[in-house]
Amino acid sequence: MTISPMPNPLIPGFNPDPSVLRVGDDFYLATSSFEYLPGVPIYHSRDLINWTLISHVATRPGQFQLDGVPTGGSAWAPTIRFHDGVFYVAITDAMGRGTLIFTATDPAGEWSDGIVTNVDGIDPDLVWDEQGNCFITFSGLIMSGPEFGKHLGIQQARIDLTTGQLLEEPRSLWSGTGGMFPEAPHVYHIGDWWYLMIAEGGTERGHSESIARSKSPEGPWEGCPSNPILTARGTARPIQNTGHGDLVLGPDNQWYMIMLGMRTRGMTRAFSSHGRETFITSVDWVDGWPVVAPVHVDETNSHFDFVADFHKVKAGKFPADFSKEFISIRRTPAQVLTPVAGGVQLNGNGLGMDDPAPAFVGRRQRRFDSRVELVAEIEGIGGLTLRYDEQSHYDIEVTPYDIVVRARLYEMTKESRHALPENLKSIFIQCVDPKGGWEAMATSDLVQLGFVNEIGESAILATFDGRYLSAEVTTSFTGRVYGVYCTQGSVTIQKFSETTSND
Ligand code: 6LW
Repeated sequence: MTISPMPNPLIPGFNPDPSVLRVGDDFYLATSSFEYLPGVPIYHSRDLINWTLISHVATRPGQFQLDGVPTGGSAWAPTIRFHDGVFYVAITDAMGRGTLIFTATDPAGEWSDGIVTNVDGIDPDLVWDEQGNCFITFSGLIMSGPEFGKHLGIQQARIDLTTGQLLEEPRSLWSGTGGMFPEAPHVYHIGDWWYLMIAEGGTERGHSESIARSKSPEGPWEGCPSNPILTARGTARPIQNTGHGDLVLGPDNQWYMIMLGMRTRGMTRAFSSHGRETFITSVDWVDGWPVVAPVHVDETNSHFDFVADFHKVKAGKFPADFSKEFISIRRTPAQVLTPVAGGVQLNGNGLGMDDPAPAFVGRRQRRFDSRVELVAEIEGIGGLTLRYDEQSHYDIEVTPYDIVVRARLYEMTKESRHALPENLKSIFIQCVDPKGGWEAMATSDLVQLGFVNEIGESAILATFDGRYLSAEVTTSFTGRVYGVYCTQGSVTIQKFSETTSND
């Protein structure tokens, strides 16, 4: 008996590298957040289906380095575990502080400042043996010094969790079936066996999950004869790139794998507009090996409307229901926003969306039929953006003189200026399915940017091809994030929503 239906994506919007933990009847799930803050969302569930965002590991400056760290670096691949009354998140601050271990007694926070380990690698996992020894298992991708980028396969060593220091030289473990980038290891003690599960093949279309077992957490390891136990490579499965999984025993006594995958779009399924999201599937055990069911798509969780109405905000006081889902770039929303009478205000720092640290607040895009709308008092220069990174974004911007629509795609920028309507009510960015014909089938979606006037008439000022804001084009580890930015002066957000673009 498996939980039915299983919504997939389970956690929509960019939420890659999921790690899942069961403590009693409670389930916790952590994902990567890269340059965004608050960082490393912690979701909670009691049924594995309905997940609530309860906290973030990184809520304070300094927990991740961020300053000077390239976009796409920083918070990579958490593992969430529990031992002796303490919750642990082991994670890499890629190109920043290095491999870190955060702790909390309550996963709803606060989390610690994080201790720096002397692991040179990524994707750390923690597991304890019966004697209480803690093993850190990681992907030996060297992230510093002259050997940056060299891969030593899966590595493991005992670690002292109070100091973050390894207690022995790391040893090489079983590293899969020969696929590139053996990574995301997780070690489990299930029944009589220790299991070492890893991802291999790279996080793109070749991605997969393989497993080995042993009588000891240190090996020797015996690979599963039917590896990879999960992959969508070369198949017509709706969810591609599946891998980087973690195993959990569900409330129904059925095992599940939670992993990253991509909802690929276009006729040849070439473009993933939303990046890597979190998915779930069931796992059965046959002869001591996991047999993983293909990942189904069921977009129930992607279709919620989101409306943040700040009209009643009082000066100096963030609303009690201020969404935990808001994220900013390299700073927290609380650092960039000021509550004022009737709204929350972003103040321009002279930097636009081409900069790695703009004044910005937004959310992960979750639905394909997304319409993002902003009602705001703009005194200066600012607007709405759909962002992958500072080199890939579409903006609609209000200035004192005109409205600008802009597509920034690496070294190319396309921009047009339009007369400012006197009766501007809102600006919007909406994603729609391309309709009809061969060319339309080739892409992911179309992105329309426009405004609504006081009597509710809409004008679309530009339509850009959505494929350029996809994981395959940007080579980003994240996904689309939409939000409000301010370059100069102030933008006072009164209402900000994501609803459906299907009228
Ligand atoms: C993650 C690693 C990966 O640490 O991407 O390509 C990194 N593979 O497993 C960031 O998500």
